[in-house]
Amino acid sequence: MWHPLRGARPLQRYTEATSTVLRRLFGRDETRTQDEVKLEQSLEKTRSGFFRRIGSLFQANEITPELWDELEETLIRADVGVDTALDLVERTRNRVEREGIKSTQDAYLVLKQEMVGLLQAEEPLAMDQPRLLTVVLVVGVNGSGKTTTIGKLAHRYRQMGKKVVVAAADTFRAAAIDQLRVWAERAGVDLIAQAPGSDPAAVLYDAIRASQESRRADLLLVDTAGRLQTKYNLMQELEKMRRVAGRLVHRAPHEVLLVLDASTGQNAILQAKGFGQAAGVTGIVLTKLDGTAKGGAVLNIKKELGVPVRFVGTGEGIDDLAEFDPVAFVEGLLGE
Ligand SMILES: Nc1nc2c(ncn2[C@@H]2O[C@H](COP(=O)(O)OP(=O)(O)OP(=O)(O)O)[C@@H](O)[C@H]2O)c(=O)[nH]1
Ligand SMILES: [Mg+2]
Repeated sequence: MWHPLRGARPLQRYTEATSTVLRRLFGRDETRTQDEVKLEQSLEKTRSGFFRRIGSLFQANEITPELWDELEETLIRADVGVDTALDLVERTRNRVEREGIKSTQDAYLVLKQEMVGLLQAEEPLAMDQPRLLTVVLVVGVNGSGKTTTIGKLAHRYRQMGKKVVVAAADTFRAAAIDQLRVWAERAGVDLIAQAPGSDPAAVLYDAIRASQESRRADLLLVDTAGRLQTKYNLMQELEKMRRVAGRLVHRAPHEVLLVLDASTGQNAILQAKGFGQAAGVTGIVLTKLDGTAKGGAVLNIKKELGVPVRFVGTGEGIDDLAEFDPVAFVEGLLGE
């Protein structure tokens, strides 16, 4: 259905009021997907922080220079990141002036559209494209939520009718393999593992072979270590795994998902930069959004890391994962 934050229609064609009317007419609340609802709910803490103030700024009667200053300050305090905050305000202000927008309500809508623009992915998720076997590496520092996310993804894709296999390539900690086994059982998917301490690339090799042959899987999700003796080792290991995957499966890994803990705000972005090119990250999974008021940092991710957010962790349960939707995110952040 048409929505004012989806697609680039000229602003003159609608106002927020018409959007609300349309939502009522079409009963949008009932048509909202479960993912949209989960995403919006997980933003409750963030929304009740500085983002609430943004809504009140735009309740003023007219657009003044002070409005833009206050917006900038509020965005920075909301953990959006200084560069992104300045950029966002400048783009919004430019458009408002260029399009001769006079009402604060319409200006607010422009801000929301610019936010959506910051978050939109250029490419569809490679995981969802049809191919014989899709290989997804899940990477990230220890404790970020990799293993939990794999459990959730396995469940999700299995429910979509895919044959899923998970690989325990975090062989650094013995407990990691058991933890993944528990998630595999919960999700009802096969696990490929070797003894603790074995070569992760060898585990991956086995897992790909098994997925291609005996298990006939559509999707292989690979858990990796968050920490080794040194960071250099970790990058070497990820690089080796990528080579092994690429040798056995055309264009694999098809997706390298970097798991970031949202509760660390801007630090998550610094951490992500540490993973850099070696890991070949293609997308972000943002976990623990439910427990933090620092969700504003999400607005900074694509600009800083050059890759989009793909999924969001909204709790500790197997169903607590939402596909990231920029419009639902912006509405969850600011309210409607
Ligand atoms: N509230 C909440 N908790 C989460 C979410 N995702 C993960 N967690 C919790 O975060 C903790 C760490 O999760 P793991 O999946 O073990 O993290 P990991 O990256 O595999 O950690 P290592 O294997 O030690 O590198 C667990 O207690 C999870 O329940 C989320 O989206 N929301
Ligand atoms: Mg783990």
